Amino acid sequence: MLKTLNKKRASEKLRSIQKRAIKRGLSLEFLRQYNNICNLDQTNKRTKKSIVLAIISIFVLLVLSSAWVKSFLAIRCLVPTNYLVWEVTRPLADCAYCENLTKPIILYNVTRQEFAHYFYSSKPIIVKNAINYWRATKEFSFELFKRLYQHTDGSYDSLEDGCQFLNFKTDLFTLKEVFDMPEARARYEPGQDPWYVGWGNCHPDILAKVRQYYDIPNFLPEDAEFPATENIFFGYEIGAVMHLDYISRLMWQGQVKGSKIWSVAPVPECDHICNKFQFHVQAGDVVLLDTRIWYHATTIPNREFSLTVQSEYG
Ligand SMILES: O=C(O)CCC(=O)C(=O)O
Ligand SMILES: [Fe+2]
Repeated sequence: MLKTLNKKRASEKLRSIQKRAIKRGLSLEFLRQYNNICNLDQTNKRTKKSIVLAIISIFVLLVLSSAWVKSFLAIRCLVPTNYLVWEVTRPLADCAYCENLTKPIILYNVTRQEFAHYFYSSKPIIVKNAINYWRATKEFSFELFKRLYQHTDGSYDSLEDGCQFLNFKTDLFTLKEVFDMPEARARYEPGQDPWYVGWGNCHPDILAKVRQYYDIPNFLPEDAEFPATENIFFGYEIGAVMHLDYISRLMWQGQVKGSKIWSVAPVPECDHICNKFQFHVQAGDVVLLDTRIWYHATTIPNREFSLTVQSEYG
């Protein structure tokens, strides 16, 4: 109480000195400084207020950005603009998965029993000639998917309700645009721009129809978890840019048409004992890759059309 009274008196005294100073014509700059002294207590309060405001703003920003990061990471396949986010949030890898590896493991005609040794392996594996029996290898085409999507009610809605469409570096931004492109471009005739896209095939009627053309590879563990849908990747030349995936399981991909060149690289913490390398997957092969810890990029060689069915297991 006494302290407040003293402060008040001191402040009044200072103000009267200030008034006298104004009458005697002191400079504005000087008066400003003088005024600061009079309002010292208020300035302190203002500083405290700003600090509290700054802390609240930082907290709100952190909450918002963590929600944003989560929604970003929920994306199945990450493109380079957001792999940095994944890169800083993913757990460090045990480099045994890539140590001294310079090529994928290649297996021929494996049964589930023979494949048991590789169940859930994070080493890249190619199973040769594993899907030649799929009807898809003869019948899947751009036109078949175009017909399915153009003649099924609500076919494109599923892509707006969480099933992802990836255009990689292609200037076609929806699956509808892909199926509406001119035929010459769809066939990548000379002089046309290449295109390459992927999407989650989630429409229940379309999914039921396309599943008549393929099965989940029969050598994969019987008790593995599989997602409810598969993804289709098709197109020419471009492929996927180098990225890691934010997914919860291992990836399998059946090369239905054409071939694909995969470039893979270990995560940076394993650079000292692991190598990057490339491999070629041919029509009829299945590639298995832990895309969460192998950076991967793809290209389609020879101006050929590539079509793959891809999903996860784990
Ligand atoms: O098949 C491709 O071109 C890319 C596939 C991919 O990124 C993946 O399977 O995670
Ligand atoms: Fe990927």
